[in-house]
Amino acid sequence: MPQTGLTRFIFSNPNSVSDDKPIFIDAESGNVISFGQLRNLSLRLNAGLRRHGFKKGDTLCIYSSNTIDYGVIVHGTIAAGGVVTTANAAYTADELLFQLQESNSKYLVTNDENLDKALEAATKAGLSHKCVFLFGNRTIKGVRPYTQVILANEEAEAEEYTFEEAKSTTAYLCFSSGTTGRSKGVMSSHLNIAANCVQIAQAMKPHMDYHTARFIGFLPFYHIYGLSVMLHLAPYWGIPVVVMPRFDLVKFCEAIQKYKVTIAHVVPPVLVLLAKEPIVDNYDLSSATHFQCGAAPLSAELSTAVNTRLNTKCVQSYGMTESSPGSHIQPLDDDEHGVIGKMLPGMRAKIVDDNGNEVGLGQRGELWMAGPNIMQGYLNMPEATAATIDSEGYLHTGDVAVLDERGTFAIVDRVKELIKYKGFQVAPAELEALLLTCEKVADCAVIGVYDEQQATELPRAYIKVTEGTPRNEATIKELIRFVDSNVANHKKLRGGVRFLDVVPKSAAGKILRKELRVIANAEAQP
Ligand code: 4UW
Repeated sequence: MPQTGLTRFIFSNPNSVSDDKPIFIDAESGNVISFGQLRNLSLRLNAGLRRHGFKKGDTLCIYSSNTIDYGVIVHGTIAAGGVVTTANAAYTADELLFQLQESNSKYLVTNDENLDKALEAATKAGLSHKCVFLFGNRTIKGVRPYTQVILANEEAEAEEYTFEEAKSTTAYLCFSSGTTGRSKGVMSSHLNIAANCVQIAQAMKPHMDYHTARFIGFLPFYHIYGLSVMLHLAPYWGIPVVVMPRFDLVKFCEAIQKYKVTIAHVVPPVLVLLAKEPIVDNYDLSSATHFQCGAAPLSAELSTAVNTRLNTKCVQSYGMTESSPGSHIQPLDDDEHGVIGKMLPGMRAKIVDDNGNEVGLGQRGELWMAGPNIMQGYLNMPEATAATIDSEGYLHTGDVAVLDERGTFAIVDRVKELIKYKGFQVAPAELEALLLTCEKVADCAVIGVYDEQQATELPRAYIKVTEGTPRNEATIKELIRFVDSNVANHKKLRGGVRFLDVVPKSAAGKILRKELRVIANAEAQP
């Protein structure tokens, strides 16, 4: 019986890169983890974790901004037969607690910056501090660095799986709200992630020189887009990634110039800065032949502006946490704007009307898609899973798409509740639940309003106040302060607060967000 599994796949080295080829390069310090080091450290961490009592099927949570050794934790854990859940580094202690509990994490790895919040959440979750580790080499507040778990020279074999096991064994639990409700643990199997690597490699191969390509990794590794491209595709292909802990325009331009980055994976708000900010002219970005944009809609105007200014080519791709994650990629030589490209090999899709009937070419409808990369389901949520993946295996994306005669798709709208702030997920249900804990709020609904300037949606709350609460500036400020102090940065109510007499709802009590969008649009274009 052939043995497989994600670790074996990632280190299978199809491009025969040498062990000393850098894979992760710290943009600031220039420190490097090479392909050989990544494999060796991962397999040694795997050995150390097992020695520490880590069991097959245990979950380890990573709560940190990007570092060059993030991939060591990821692949070391997967090699040990574990499940990795990645938490947004900007989460509050309570947001982290939610994820630790939902994912039933047994281990937590964090960075210095997040240590206090990590310990607070770990304590509340009942996690022993012996199972909390730090990136780096220092022990702080009794918390040891993960490097102490790595055994001196002892590698252990990565856990092995049959093909069927690889299909049914969860490797990652990234969190996504899907089409409705709160954040849910998305179970991505070993096979889901490996299949997506192969699918993307197939689609990009004709247009990419693996020997000279270089990526820049500022997209957060805890989000499926960064996780997939930087921690899986890059080592699988043997492509170096210049790692940045977070986005900063000047540092981004410096790094592209210094390290001669060839392909930059971005989100639309980054392209706005590249199109508009004068400081960009101070840098030679000519090595970056492509900007690959995803996670939120990109307008033709914006990609054209960037192409013209930087003499480069912006292409789009589309994905979801639930599709592990890529499903559509525009070939690097494609000149069309405002489209997400063709479906990846091995997938099938249809575009359907409200009754689930397929619509014709050029017609709008919800995108449904199926393939080897579609998630196993939501953790412990069979109903939410059944509402998202139908009996024929189609994932209902909640995005409205159009297909043309060339087989190219465009995303033209979103029907699900989800708000995207600069590519990050904001679940309206979560902000609504938080607002309802406030005594001044009788009822509320949160939607995204589009901001052209920043090329992103901003979360806005529509609120019915309790009797006696004034509908004035002071109340607005108080409500915004309340929300903003309880959530991670990307969930802040940047779209403001509006008052309503009554929150529009269906007979079944479902918030009619469409009506709120009409109100928001009328306000934007008086
Ligand atoms: N245009 C319009 C797009 C687009 C888009 C995503 O947070 P999640 O679950 O996941 C992501 C994953 C992004 C991704 C993009 C390209 C890519 O190659 C890759 O992996 C290799 C991953 O963002 O949010 C999913 C939702 O984000 C929106 C859309 O609403 C989708 O359902 N979205 N890409 N190009 N909208």
